[in-house]
Amino acid sequence: MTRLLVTGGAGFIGANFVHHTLTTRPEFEICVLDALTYAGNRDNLKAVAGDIRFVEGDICDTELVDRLVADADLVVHLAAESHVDNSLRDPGPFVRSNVMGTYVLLEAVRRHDRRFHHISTDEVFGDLPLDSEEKFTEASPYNPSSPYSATKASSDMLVRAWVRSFGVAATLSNCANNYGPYQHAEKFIPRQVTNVLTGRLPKLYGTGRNVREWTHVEDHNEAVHLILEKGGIGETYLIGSGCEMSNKAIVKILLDLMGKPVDRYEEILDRPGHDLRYANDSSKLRTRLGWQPRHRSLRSGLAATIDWYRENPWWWASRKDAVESAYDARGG
Ligand code: NAD
Ligand code: TDX
Repeated sequence: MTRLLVTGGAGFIGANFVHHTLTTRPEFEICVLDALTYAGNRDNLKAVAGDIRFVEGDICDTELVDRLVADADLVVHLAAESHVDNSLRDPGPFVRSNVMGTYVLLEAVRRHDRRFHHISTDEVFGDLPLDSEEKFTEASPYNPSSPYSATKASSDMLVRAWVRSFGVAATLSNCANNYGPYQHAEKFIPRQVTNVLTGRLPKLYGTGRNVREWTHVEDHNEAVHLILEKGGIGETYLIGSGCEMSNKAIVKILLDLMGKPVDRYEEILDRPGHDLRYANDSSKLRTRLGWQPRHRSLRSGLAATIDWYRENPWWWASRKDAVESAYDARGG
């Protein structure tokens, strides 16, 4: 058995990572460390509660982290404040969890000589022009735009320094937008799906011209396992499906799939500093580690995601009004 500590395992990607690992790699014994912030939810792990150990706690708690890392062979670090709009309202928790939390984990990993994988975002590179074919690569310069991406960039830098200065056995991955089940209704796709399901209009920031690269969370998580199995220590891997689409085009597909007129959406106040386009060149991951996304049609991935939200209102409906009230403060 390999003892695996997953930080942030009650969040969107983390919970899917736990489910995926239990299904595909039964040799792992999993412990989840999660502070259960507004974004963490025990219900995300309800189906596997008997198969894992769950510890409610903070990655900034040095003593707790030290004990849990000592008891693990391997740490996959996902815990973070993850929403750009929240970081524009109040950056403090982002600096604390994303920077300090990663530092606390790295020090524990260094003390106990454990393998570490750091989950990050391509937002650390800033953005790309809308009308170009350019993509981020592992060598792209760091140029974060938001408090969120600045703290993720800082955490990546800490990991790289701990590899070089202290010989910590770490790998890093940077992905753009993930989608799939258990994603918080504050994020773009679940927000629009649950807007339609509750009789609200989908909300596009600005004119919806911004482009994102959408990777299904299962494909993301399989990439993480390949990096754990075959990745080079100190190496960074970009993860990306190649499925790029403008926000407006996504909203139109969602409306169409949900049987609504495709122009039934609202254009609202744009996000300050809004990154234009994300796209990753994932050829290193594909050629060296043999990764291929299984979910290649964004339209069918979106259809399955709509079905999941439609079939699981118990998971999101009681929190939907609070999400929308929080958005009212930014102007929608
Ligand atoms: P999420 O907000 O859904 O989940 C984050 C989890 O971390 C929550 O369960 C929360 O309770 C926990 N957490 C936050 N602060 C903590 C702390 N101080 N101590 C312990 N637990 C804490 O986020 P997500 O979308 O699942 O993202 C997971 C990771 O992947 C993050 O590091 C994020 O930067 C990265 N990432 C996300 C995406 C995406 O599209 N969602 C893309 C690329 C990278
Ligand atoms: O209501 C909305 N309307 C809208 O047009 C919301 C919530 C978002 N948007 C736009 C903003 C972005 O261009 O949709 C796009 C996606 O927005 P988010 O879901 O907030 O994601 P993004 O800001 O792109 O960041 C996401 O991908 C990278 C994750 O939240 C990050 O954690 C990850 O690092």
